Amino acid sequence: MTTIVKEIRQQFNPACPSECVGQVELMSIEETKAALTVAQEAFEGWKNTSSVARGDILRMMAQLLEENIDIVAETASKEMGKTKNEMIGEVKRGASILRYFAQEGMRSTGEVLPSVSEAKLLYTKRVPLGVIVAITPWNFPVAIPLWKIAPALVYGNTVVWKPSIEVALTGKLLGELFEQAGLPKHVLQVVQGRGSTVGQVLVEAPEVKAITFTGSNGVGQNILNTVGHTKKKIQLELGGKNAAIILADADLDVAARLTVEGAMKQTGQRCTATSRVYIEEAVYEKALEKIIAEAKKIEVGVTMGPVSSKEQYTNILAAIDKAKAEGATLVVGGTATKGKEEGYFIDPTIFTDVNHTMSVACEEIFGPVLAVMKVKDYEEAIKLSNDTEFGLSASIYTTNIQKAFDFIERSEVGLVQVNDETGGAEPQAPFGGMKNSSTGAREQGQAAKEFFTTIKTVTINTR
Ligand code: UN1
Repeated sequence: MTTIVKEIRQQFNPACPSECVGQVELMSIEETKAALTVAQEAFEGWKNTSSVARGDILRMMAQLLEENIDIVAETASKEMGKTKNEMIGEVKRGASILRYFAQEGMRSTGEVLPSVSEAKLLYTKRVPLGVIVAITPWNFPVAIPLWKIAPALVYGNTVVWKPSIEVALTGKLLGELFEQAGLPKHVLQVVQGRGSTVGQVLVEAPEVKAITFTGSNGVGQNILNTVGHTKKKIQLELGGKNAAIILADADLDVAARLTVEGAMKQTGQRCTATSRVYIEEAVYEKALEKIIAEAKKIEVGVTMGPVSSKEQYTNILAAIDKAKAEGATLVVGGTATKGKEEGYFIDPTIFTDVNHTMSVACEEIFGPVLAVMKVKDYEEAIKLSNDTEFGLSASIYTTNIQKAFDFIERSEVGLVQVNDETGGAEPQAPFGGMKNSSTGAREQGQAAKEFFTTIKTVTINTR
């Protein structure tokens, strides 16, 4: 008799790493392959379930999520460090994503087209793809999985979902709630494991028709290298180095508040975070002073959580040290939070005298770090803000309508913000970036249909 030794992973609280939050069993390669097989088998039945009924299950899931908001928010907050308040906001967002896609079950899935022959009925019909693999990050442990899983399911696909191992307990919880919501067996399966083992098997599996991934550029590139040559659909949401521009005519209170919110919300661990700000020289000192004042209002451990893990902690502190070594001037923070060394807490950090070629101006840090740069005018700001490999989001703060519209036209990003922070997403609006930030169809809104379905064009000769 062979004994299978399971790998057990314990989760620790980044606010207090000696606190074990729970444990989860990781899946073996064989179990992962078996999950793919049963997902394939479940496809036929799910595809033939009416889309209205599929939507009803998503609506039930929204309700269950709200009923369990406290436990879900608490679990995720303890696993990855986001404050409980931030997590509650995210769970509510998750419910709203589910409700938006539940309604998709009642919306049109095709169109009737004119034909050259008046005897022909010509129409299109959106159909599901089959088994979808969703690989999701730790930074939005509820919203990102749901904005992939909900459209995949409502359009009739089955899903094998690998949450980041860092938020495995939250993943498990969501899987259980979907089951309670009445999702038939094997239509959604949560596979727990590492990207290098379980993730690799999922990406390579022949039964998988599409892969949707949010995470780092490195892993995204690896997925492309592995399956880019196949016929699998690939959707990658990767990094950002999002800029904000503050013009001399802006409401500086609003600009400073939203720039700091953009940079520090969720401890800067959002691909949409503001990480560079260009301020027009005429208001530079004034705007900087307000930005510093806003950053100082943040209470680490109360309004801002720790970073998610030891690895994040080490990497972010190293990026801060690099910025110092490269000659940027530290004006706020710049170290681990004094008196809170038991957890992975880092002070909100702001650098000035940043040169466009410094690492703090071009590399994604994914932490509470903001680089401030002085520019001569709007022209210089737009040029520098576009001069990056990334293209996710960008903000402009101005009261000048021509400049706002010019920015909308010339900013090389997928998400353009005027007098608003760089982050944020609503389920009815497409989400995604340009350049190295994204590949494949946009997420959410009607754009999600593009990725999670394919089209049948039907011709009926009626005579
Ligand atoms: C947001 O800004 O609220 O991983 C959403 C990320 C993005 C989602 C950002 N894919 O940070």
